Amino acid sequence: MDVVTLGETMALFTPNQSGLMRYAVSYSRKIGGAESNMAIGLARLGHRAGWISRVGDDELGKAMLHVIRGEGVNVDKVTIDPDSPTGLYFKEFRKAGDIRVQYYRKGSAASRMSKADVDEDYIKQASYLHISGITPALSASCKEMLMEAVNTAKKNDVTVVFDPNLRRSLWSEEEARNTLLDIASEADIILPGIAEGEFLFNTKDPDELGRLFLKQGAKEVVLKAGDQGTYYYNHGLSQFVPAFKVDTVVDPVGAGDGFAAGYLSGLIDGLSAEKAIERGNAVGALVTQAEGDVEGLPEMEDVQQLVNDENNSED
Ligand code: KDG
Repeated sequence: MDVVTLGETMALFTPNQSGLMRYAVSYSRKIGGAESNMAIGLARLGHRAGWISRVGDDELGKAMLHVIRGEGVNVDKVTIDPDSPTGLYFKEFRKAGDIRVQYYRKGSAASRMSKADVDEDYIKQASYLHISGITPALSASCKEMLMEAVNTAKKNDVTVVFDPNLRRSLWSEEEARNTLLDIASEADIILPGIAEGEFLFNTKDPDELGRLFLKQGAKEVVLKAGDQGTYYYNHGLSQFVPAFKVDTVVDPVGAGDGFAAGYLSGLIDGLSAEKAIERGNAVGALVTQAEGDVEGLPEMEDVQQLVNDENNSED
């Protein structure tokens, strides 16, 4: 296995019309969950990814498992929980550029994950453990589970990759800040956005954020500046890799997970940090071109085409 990840995936309902969702009468059902989005992204690029989670013993949970398994992600460590439902999430397209999300996930099956869901043998066969800051916001037992997974990875020399994925509606600012900083201090590679950096350290300055995240404990900081590009810092190097330009953003949700998949794919393939970030930027850009959290995740030839087109346009 190249990467193991863990976290909640929800059934995602999107109204079939834009505008206020209160007027919507028909919806498309999809799936969304930062960690499984990333795992599907890796599988589409040809890598082996495993996802640890819980889903409800209901049709939505089973549909979700079909989709994720069908995408080629290993779901051996996904439990079907008989006592609690699969979480739901609605994505409202109010008007161009104004997308809102509404969760119905309190008490969901995934929020009941606990240390018991962490299997050392499963994690230790991977090169990377990918985690996000959504999981510790779900419940105390999820937070414990995440820390257990991190400790298990560290004990077995599995590189810990942390995407803070701040979701303000899930917890208080204070708890979010303290917990995300605690996890950041355990991670080998951290993938924050500038806004998340500002939330944690009260500055938007990329170099300052790079320095602060390194001081916090990360060995590599990959700082995402949206449609501008991505900054990279380790203890000897700093770099900026520009983003790919896209004409219109159809749906930005999931672009960060796509970036993580592209970046990890580059590391798995032994690329330099710069080339891995270029791949991450390409995947992130392509994700924004389709509606849905996973629908725009590209295959390797789409990524290569975007990278080649960009290089040719520079000649
Ligand atoms: O990064 C995209 C995710 O935010 C989305 O798929 C749903 O996992 C999700 C969440 O908690 O918001």
